[in-house]
Amino acid sequence: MLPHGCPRPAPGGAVPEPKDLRSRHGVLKLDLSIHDFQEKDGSVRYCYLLPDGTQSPTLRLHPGDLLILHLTDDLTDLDTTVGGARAIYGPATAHAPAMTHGMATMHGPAMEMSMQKAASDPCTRGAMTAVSTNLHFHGLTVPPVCHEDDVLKTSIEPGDPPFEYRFRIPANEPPGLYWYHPHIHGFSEVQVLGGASGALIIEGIERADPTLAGLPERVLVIRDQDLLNPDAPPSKSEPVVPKLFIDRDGDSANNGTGFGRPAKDLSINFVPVPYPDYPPARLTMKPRERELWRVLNASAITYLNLAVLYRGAPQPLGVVAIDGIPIRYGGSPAPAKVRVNHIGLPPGARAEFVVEGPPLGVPGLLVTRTVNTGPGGENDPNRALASIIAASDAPEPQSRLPAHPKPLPPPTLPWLGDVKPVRVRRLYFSEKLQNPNDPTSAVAFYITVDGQTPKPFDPNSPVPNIVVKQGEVEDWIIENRSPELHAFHIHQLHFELVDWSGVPVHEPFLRDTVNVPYYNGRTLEYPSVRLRMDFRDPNTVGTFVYHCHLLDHEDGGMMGIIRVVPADAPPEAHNAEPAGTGADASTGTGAQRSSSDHIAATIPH
Ligand SMILES: [Cu+2]
Repeated sequence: MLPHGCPRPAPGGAVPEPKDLRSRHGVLKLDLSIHDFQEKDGSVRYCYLLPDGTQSPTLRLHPGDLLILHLTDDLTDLDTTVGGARAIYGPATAHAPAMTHGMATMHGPAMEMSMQKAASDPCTRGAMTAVSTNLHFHGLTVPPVCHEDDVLKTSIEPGDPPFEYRFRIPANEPPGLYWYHPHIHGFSEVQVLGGASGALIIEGIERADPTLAGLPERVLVIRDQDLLNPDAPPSKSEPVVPKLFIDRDGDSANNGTGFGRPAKDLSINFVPVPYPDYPPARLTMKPRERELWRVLNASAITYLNLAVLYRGAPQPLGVVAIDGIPIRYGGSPAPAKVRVNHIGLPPGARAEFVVEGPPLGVPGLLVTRTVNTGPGGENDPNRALASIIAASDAPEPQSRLPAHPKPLPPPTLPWLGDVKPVRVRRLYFSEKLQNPNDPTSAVAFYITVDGQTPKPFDPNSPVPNIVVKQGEVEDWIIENRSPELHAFHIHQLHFELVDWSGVPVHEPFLRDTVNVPYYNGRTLEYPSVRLRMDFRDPNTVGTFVYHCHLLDHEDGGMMGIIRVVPADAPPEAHNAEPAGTGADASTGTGAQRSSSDHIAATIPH
């Protein structure tokens, strides 16, 4: 029997571990369904359920394993204004989707036929409504095609038969923490904020660092959610902060103090830690026992800056992997472990680190420290997440790393940081008031290739913003021209952060999500990051997206399309949107093609 209403633990409870589903004989097969439920206060919960009612299982696979996941869309239209316009879209109204990909230039019978065909096929439907869903496997280098990791056209609707995701984990997928979540443009924030997310682990991290062998491991998924007590005054133990400012989404704006009402509450493995008193969840460890913590920031819009405090003193965290990849991997000159005493995680990012439990009688606390999101950002104050309690009879975590790891094979390609980029591209984040004369009007969010005209992500555009050749390495300089912090993310691949606002950074490891600092309006140049982008893996061939991982920004248009063409593709395959035209789908190069070519041209390879 499935539970009703996506039940969640009470604040202050023990941190439960998500259920582990492990591949057997090279295959992990599961049935997953997505549900929604509206709270009395109007906020909406979303949950991924196994047939036995378990929520958000951790999927554990080895490189080379086959994943077969049947996803059923059990979403109902809750008719709420939370998260923007929510259109009714069941099978009965399938001929009137709110937004449909790739059809902007078709007319007459061809369009009707295509729409009927598209409406019946989740692979080409492209519909994006409140009850549509799909899956993105964040961080995996799996091809961006239907039934694998396409999010541009794949759209599953209520009433569809279970939709099959079926792909093999690449044999060279680095071991570490990845995750799955819905990626329906316009509705990503509401689904992820409601709790639709789960961890995915590629086994073998101990092979990158033999000192991890035999360690107990713990998966911690930190999510954000609407405030449980939005009207409460801040705790009396906090310094008094300036007046509360509310941004256009109704969230608390950054007040720059590190205190005050947050934009969202946080939860840890679904145990909420609500404002204003942040009663920590409870995590017990054997005294001084070392554990590998695999921490995922599955928040929709909240930045984390994690620290572990014993009697208030920050403890060393031995970081072994970032964003699913061991820091010593692929020929990187990094040590196996880097000791830090705090670690920043933008939404979408992961960190895997070794923590030593507190001695008996010493109180421990996992906290997130404030993140300065800029004058235009949301409030991410200091707050507790979980108390860490040392107990001799503490239960061991449910999973333990293998005791006798076989070393990883040597890298087959040169270390990314040693490869000379074939070209440099510039992109920038920007925001614009819809009505420049009205400061309360909506904000448009853009990520723009320098030289092109800023415009919101257009799922109908047949022309990618960027075309890249597989096998090449490029440097991308990403500026932030807006007064708030953004988090750049790209599907299908990882990159190395090379410099930060023009200053070289020594970070010999890979990421798939990175902060881009906000513009304070005073410096001569915009802040930026320079990223070495790795298009060498043949699995990156296809059409996919890059975007800000603050999902309200992504839903609001801060996303672009990249096409990676095969290394031997003819030159005409290399056409990206030309600079300065701002061409849209009705006037762009796609309009000259026949409608069937047009569709083919917009389906990812
Ligand atoms: Cu953003």
